Amino acid sequence: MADAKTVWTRETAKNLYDLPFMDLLYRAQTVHRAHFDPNRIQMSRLLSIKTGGCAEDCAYCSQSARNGSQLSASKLIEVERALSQARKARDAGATRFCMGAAWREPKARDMDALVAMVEGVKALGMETCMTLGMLDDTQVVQLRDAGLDYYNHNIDTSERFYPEVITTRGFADRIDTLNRVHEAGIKVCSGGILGMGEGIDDRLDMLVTLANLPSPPGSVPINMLMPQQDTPLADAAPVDPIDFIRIIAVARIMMTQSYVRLSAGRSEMSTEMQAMCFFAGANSIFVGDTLLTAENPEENSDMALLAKLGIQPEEAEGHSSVQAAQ
Ligand code: SAM
Ligand code: DTB
Ligand code: SF4
Repeated sequence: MADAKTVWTRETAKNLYDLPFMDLLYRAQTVHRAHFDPNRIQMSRLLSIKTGGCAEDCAYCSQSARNGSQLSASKLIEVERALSQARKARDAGATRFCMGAAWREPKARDMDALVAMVEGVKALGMETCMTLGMLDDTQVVQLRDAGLDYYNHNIDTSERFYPEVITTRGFADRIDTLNRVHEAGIKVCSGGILGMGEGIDDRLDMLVTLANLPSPPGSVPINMLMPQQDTPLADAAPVDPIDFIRIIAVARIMMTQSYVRLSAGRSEMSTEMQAMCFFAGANSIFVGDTLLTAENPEENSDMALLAKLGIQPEEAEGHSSVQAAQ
């Protein structure tokens, strides 16, 4: 069984991936039950605090200025606006609030407002997460001291496939920021996207990179590409649902203690597919009818789905203990 010291390789990951589907799901569910309450999932809420006009060229993203995006660039929103959205999210049951900015990296002049947002959201009793692009040493310390719980920075795909998707920064730049965040003592949230034209080996290599980080990320978002108009990936072929579920299961087995988040793309998934993803070990979702700019299932339909499955939202304070599962 995997533990924190396991060093994963493409081969060991592929051995899992190639198991008969029922065996893979059974193993994933067994690992899941050893570490989490199987009938609870974490609900996070996203807010775009700075939208559009981004200098990076990520081929999947509607917010890149290079993608002929329809989105007009906005400035960083007011702190009070972010806090009032956080309050609403908390009152609707979210326990984690994730603020995202369409930046290559934050500027020094933005830091006071970002720090005030983290402090304000924490004061509401929620976990905080930010995703702002690359961070330098000073910025990680400022965010850590403000009490930031998680920093999201996705590696997105394998090192090999990465240059096909993004050319304005390298895979190593992403890893540098992740290491800086980890060393400062902020928990890492890092995952990627399926459906950009990558192969199965790229998906597995992405998981291997994540699982072999000095400490596996506390949360691992797995996004299904939401093709965006006027981006190079607007016409990308959809991901096979069984392949997608297999990746969730492998992620669960490789990163036993991490929250595996079924992230973007749920609005295109059937309820049955989402239920299979939960069985495979996904235990976190974004709630609310918009992600950053793209659509997400309506709150009512999510609540109906969770009720049908007998799944409860996780309480604030994070981790459910194994005891809670028994
Ligand atoms: N600008 C920051 C950055 O890229 O690090 C933060 C925001 S960015 C939108 C966060 C992540 O959302 C990306 O790394 C990518 O994995 C995911 N994402 C963006 N657009 C997506 C899309 N169309 N479909 C699926 N996932 C997407
Ligand atoms: C992540 O992995 N997915 C979220 C969050 N981290 C920031 C973002 C999904 C964005 C989907 C496209 C959009 O809303 O523009
Ligand atoms: Fe910018 Fe982030 Fe979109 Fe890339 S994913 S273009 S960095 S907002």
